[in-house]
Amino acid sequence: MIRTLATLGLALTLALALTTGFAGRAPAQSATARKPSTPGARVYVISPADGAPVASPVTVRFGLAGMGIAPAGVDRAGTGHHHLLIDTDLPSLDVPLPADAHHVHFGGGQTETVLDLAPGKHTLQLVLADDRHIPHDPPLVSERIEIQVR
Ligand SMILES: [Cu+2]
Repeated sequence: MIRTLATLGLALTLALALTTGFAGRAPAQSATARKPSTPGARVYVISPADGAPVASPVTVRFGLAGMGIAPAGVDRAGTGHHHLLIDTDLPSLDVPLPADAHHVHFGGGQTETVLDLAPGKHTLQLVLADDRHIPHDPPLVSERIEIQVR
């Protein structure tokens, strides 16, 4: 009986090791490999202009040159979708971008949005990322602009 349990335990440990071993190798690596951006491509805020005084709600228009837009989940070379960083620094660019009030995804392929912003200074920055929300390599990141909301 004791020997049977010990054998079972060993088998379970072995099975676990094999499972985690497989999960940690090829699939995980390819799932997080960054996709190439197109040389010369760039992302930029069309409006508002850097330093502009604006009234809330603020319409922000996203510019992209040299690559195309595809919705999140659509794996097509040379494309991505916009992410707007609001009042925050750049996050890690080699993993999926966070999704919260400061990191807004436009997975539908939108190229503009309207923001309700409190009066005062705010920063805006765009990052293009692929179908899995992972920035390209090299990443397409806009200048960070600052606006003054009245
Ligand atoms: Cu995204």
